[in-house]
Amino acid sequence: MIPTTILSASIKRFTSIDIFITMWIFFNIFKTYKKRNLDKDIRIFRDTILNGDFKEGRKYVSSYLSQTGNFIPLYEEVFRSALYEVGKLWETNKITVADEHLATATVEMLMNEQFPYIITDQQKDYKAVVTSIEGEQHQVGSKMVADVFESHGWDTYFLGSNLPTNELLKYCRAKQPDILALSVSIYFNMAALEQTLQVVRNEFENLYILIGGQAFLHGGKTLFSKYSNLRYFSNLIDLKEFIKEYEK
Ligand code: B12
Repeated sequence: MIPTTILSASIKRFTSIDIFITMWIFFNIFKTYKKRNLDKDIRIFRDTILNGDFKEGRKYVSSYLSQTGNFIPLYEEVFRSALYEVGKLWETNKITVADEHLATATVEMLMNEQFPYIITDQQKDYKAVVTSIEGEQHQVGSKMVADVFESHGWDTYFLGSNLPTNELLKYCRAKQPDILALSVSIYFNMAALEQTLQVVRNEFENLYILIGGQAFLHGGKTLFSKYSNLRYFSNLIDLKEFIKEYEK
């Protein structure tokens, strides 16, 4: 047994710095543990979609949602992370193009299954047109963006990928949206984005335009200050914050 006088003397010797360092170490151990688990989970989900195992994917989604109850972390921390992992495997020739297509299709099916829970009855008097620009075949990111608008009760028109610019103009004329959201994943489509922005701006002087997508990881940021009423967002949480501000 340690005599209480010795014990209390040694406790007193702990300074607040010691306590801070100990807490910091524990916090980091906890963070690493959580990240390892998340990485492991993402790998499991990645393999599930690579196998096109919709039923297993659905189980994963429902268990994830029972913990978080929110579709945005599901979209970004699970679907987006797993698809980025699929991209790495494809880039390094570890999987085939067919595997990658199946994985994407499985995610799209799982997303569509969430749609009835995302839409709300509280309709607002705002309209958003969301699409991936001409030449751009990636559409999962823009569908996620569309779903965030839907969850806010906006009339949302998701026009998929590779939409010819003249068709986009026609559609905007017909719908007169409050916001046009454009997605670009491939860096070599940046010039096409700029062209799209120019023609849209010529006709719709004040239309609010949102841009986003992985292409901006490689550059293109000079565009952000070039046009008025244009905002870039890299993720759905920032987009959601923007929508809330816009609605005020
Ligand atoms: C699936 C896939 C495809 C599918 C797409 C099918 C579909 N239904 O969408 C197909 C087979 C068509 C395809 C084709 C190609 N692909 Co591909 N593809 C992918 C893959 C594996 C997943 C894409 C995805 O869905 N990601 C998940 C989504 C959710 O992420 P995200 O788009 O970044 O979106 C998030 C944010 O960026 C943001 N966001 C996105 N858009 C917007 C818009 C707004 C307004 C806002 C606010 C936010 C926002 O919100 C989302 C949620 O956080 C990626 C790997 C990767 N790293 O993503 C490669 C990838 C994107 N492809 C790549 C390439 C090179 C190609 C091809 C050129 C291959 C080829 N040689 O043919 C072609 C190009 C075709 C074309 N012209 O577009 C590269 C792109 C490199 C680059 N940035 O330039 C990647 C990164 C793979 C790699 N590691 O090299 N691909």
